[in-house]
Amino acid sequence: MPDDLRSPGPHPGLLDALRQILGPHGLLTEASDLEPYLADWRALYRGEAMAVLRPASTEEVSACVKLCAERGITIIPQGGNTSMVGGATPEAKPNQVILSLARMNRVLDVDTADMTMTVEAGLVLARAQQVAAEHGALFPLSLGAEGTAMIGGLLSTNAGGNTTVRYGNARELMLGLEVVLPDGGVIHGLRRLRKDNTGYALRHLFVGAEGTLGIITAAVLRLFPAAKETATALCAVPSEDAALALFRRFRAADEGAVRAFEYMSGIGMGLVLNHIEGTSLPIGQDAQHFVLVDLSASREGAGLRGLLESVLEAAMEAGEVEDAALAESEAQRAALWKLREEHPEAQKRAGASVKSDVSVPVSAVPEMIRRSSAALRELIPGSRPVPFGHMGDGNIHMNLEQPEGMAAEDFLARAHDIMDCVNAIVRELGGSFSAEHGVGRLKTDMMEEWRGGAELSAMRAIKAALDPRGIMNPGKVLP
Ligand code: FAD
Ligand code: 2HG
Ligand code: ZN
Repeated sequence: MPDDLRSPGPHPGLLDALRQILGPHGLLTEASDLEPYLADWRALYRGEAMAVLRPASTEEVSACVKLCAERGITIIPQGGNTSMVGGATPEAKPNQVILSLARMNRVLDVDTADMTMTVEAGLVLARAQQVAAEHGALFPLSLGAEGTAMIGGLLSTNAGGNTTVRYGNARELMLGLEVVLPDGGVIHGLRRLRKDNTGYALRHLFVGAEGTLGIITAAVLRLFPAAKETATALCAVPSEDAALALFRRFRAADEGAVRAFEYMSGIGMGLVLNHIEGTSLPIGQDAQHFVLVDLSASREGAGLRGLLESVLEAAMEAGEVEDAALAESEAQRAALWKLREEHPEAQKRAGASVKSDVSVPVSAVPEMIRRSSAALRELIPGSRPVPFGHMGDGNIHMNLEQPEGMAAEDFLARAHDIMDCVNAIVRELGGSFSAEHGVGRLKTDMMEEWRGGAELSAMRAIKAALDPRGIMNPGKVLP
């Protein structure tokens, strides 16, 4: 830690004052302690910070923010640091601190009459799911990073994941929020109301704001009845169109039963099988397209297995499904999910890749995948398109793996060409360049083109009103 931050210099006594607020365990200043907070999961960005603040209460967050605001110190809120868009990584600039919510991880209340759970922002998602299950209920948000991502980060990105098709994004799972504003003021909004039309719905401003408007310190989450029955199948399908047709069949048969409907390509599946230990493919060794369909019901005897079999049978007769493996146990179900969930890790291990987290109307998914794959192959000969993701939401990760033998730096130097190539097609199809991961740092330069004019002006006005000094997560979201 530079001495000028302790005594005479631009911020005399700042660290001492922060230590007074946070106590000895609440402030990290040693370079080795700071290291894990300074880079993102994809290793795209690395920044600097004079300290990591680890408050244990909302009062401590508020006092720290007030102090930083007075001194013009910028604050980067951080949860599990699993952002795919560099949202929680500081810039390479002085006068910044990271504020980690990791110590604020308590469950404050579980109410199975109201079907709500009130938690601090640093609670890890997997723990939230576990606590809900211990109370005989379900917190349905589910994604590959659930062992690390925290409720505050998930709400701040309005995370989607595998169950959006049934339960909605993180926003739909939130009833109330507690937020520390950029001047240190606190919005005490931990209300567990299903209806609350009292002026502007401020709580929704902070969901998806990616830490640019304030710090979420706690939330009231919605609970649902626990699943009593599930039925899961991995299907090899002949085309993207067949995958969509299968989704429509399940939706028509029983829309409420579809918990997840995920698409994967043969190339992506190959990467998982090659790079992730303990994976094997039960069907479709040569298939180019796969679908994972997961059904669930909150009552026993719902007949999901019969539903799954009858829909697949009809789809096979119609030539929409080539082969299917049905999970016969929880272990088999987990093994099928592993083939899907390990796609990000497999891509990471396989070499350099560029991600395009895009959405289009569900009906346009096959065309988007087909056209993007062809355009990407033409743009970078030898590159391998790896589309996968949440087909039932129209949200596909239209990722591209580097050509074998190409230098990673050369491939990554084309990242913006690659994203532009996909985005041009997505735009024509009426989609979005940022479906569920957020804008973060990676996509700020796309905001002007996609959300320019009145929309961006309104966003800037909100930012200026709440954070006039611009201390909250600068360089993210807004160009
Ligand atoms: P961080 O990465 O720490 O932060 C994310 C953003 O929120 C940053 O801008 C940060 O400043 C801000 N922030 C964090 N905490 C707070 C707070 N308390 N108050 C205000 N701002 C805050 N995302 C999906 O949507 N769907 C998926 O299926 C999915 N799968 C993933 C799989 C893997 C393997 C990985 C690595 C990531 C995946 N993600 C997915 C992306 C990521 O997990 C989500 O964006 C998640 O919501 C981030 O949570 P976090 O706690 O790690 O937040
Ligand atoms: C997923 O759906 C995540 O697995 C990560 O959103 C997507 O790695 C990606 O591009
Ligand atoms: Zn995803």
